Amino acid sequence: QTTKQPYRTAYHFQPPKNWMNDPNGPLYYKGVYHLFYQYNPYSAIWGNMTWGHSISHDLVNWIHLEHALNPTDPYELGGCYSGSVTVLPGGRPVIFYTGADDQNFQSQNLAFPKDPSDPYLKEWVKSPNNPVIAATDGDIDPSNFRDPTTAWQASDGTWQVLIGGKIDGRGIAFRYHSNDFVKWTRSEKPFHSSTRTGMWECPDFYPVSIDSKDGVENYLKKEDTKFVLKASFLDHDHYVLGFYKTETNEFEVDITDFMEDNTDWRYDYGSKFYASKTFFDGEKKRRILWAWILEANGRENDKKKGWSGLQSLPREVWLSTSGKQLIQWPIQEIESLRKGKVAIHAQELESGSFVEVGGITAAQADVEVSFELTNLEDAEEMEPSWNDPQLICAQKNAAEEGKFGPFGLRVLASNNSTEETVVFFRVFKNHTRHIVLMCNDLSRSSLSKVVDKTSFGAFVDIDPLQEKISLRTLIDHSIVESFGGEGKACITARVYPILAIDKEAKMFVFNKGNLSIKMSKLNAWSMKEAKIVPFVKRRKSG
Ligand code: DQQ
Repeated sequence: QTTKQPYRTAYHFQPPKNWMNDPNGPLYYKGVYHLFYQYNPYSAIWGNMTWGHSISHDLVNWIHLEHALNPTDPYELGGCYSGSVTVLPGGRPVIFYTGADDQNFQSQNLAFPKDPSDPYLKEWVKSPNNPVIAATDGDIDPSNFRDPTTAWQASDGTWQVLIGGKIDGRGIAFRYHSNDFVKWTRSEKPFHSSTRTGMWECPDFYPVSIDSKDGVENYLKKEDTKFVLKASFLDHDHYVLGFYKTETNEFEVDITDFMEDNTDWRYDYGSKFYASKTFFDGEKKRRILWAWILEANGRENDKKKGWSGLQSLPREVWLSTSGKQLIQWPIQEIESLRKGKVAIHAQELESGSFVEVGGITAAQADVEVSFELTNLEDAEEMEPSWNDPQLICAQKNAAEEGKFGPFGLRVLASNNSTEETVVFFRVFKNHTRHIVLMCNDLSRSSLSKVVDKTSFGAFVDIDPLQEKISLRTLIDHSIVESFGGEGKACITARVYPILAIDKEAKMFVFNKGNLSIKMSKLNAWSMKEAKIVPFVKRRKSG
């Protein structure tokens, strides 16, 4: 493993080398977590898609296995694209994936474990019935027809699956149904679609409980569940909440649809956090989200360093008590990597003050901080036209003094802060309430000229009169994952500092607003390296 490189991560999932993109078919099976992923075995750029396969007992430490799927058959010579795993009654898992042929015509295919009693599910066998869904249905565009979801059973026992697509510029989740998982029929109406989005990749559809953080596996529970429909388009993962009518297999959006009325619910408002996929963890009764995090340092640099792409930290996901949005939080197991806690006592942060968070490996760290604001009537007025958080963050960057804010964390900061990545808040008010804005300013994150340094922003749905403003940020060399308001707004950034690497990196808590604020708590930890065991091909004896 190339650990010496400054941008390799220590506790994010990544293969030893080459290109990785979408997480595929995550699963908990017979005591083992499985992660499959789109992988190019030959280079650090996209191509030759296979399903890489790694296993874990804790979702933190991993063992890489041999690829689960390689393109071997005519219907997939262009690559084994994304898909999902469904566990059939009786417990047998099946992979449902897209094959692209040499013309990039896409079809849906099945693969089964050779030995379902093997908890590692090392070998997979493709179904002789493949392709089980070909793109031959009248109006389907054969090169925009892919990424089957996990299938579920409707109240009459029939299997249901969604497939992403596009017809005349309209993004679509097609619904197919089957009695035997082999012969599939397209439903008359698409499950859902939108004219505002373009092609939908990697749809995901799952129930969430309205009154508990616990994950839900059963699609037929009605009273206390809502449903999440996620689609990947325009470089981001967007979701809507709604209801699933089990009698008709229809989905009805609750409140606002994709990209409607200035609302845009995204899992993450930062760098490209894309093609995500959830699974139900039967062991701990929770729903876990994985996503592909792209590089932002140019193809040439990817080739030079010999790898491209990370997976996000696995996040637990559940519905907020308001019922309006999802909450995400890094799975608890990540905390097993924490060591050497540093606590900074509560204190007033006057205008212009900053405090170094020393005594930790600041390039490989986890930090939790919270702030309390008084005299909130003094907050700046919010202009009605300021409805795009990313734009406000770009215009009012970390250098721009306001009244309340910017305050937050400066991470991956070089000695004299020539380089730094700043995660911060601003608080505004309008005639009815206060508005909390969370920003990630990357404009000074690297001296490099080729790095994408776009800044990010999101509104955090909290009331600072009632609640503290909290931030948790996990830093891992070239990735900074931030969770505002206990997981109400997430911003992930890829950063490539030249000076602020390894031991040279520093971290500060700061307030650059005109008004003083109280930092009520700060705990920070160095993070240990996760153990990742590379795949070693064993010679067959005899
Ligand atoms: N990546 C896969 C496709 C999917 C896309 C190909 C999303 O199946 O639509 O590598 O990143």
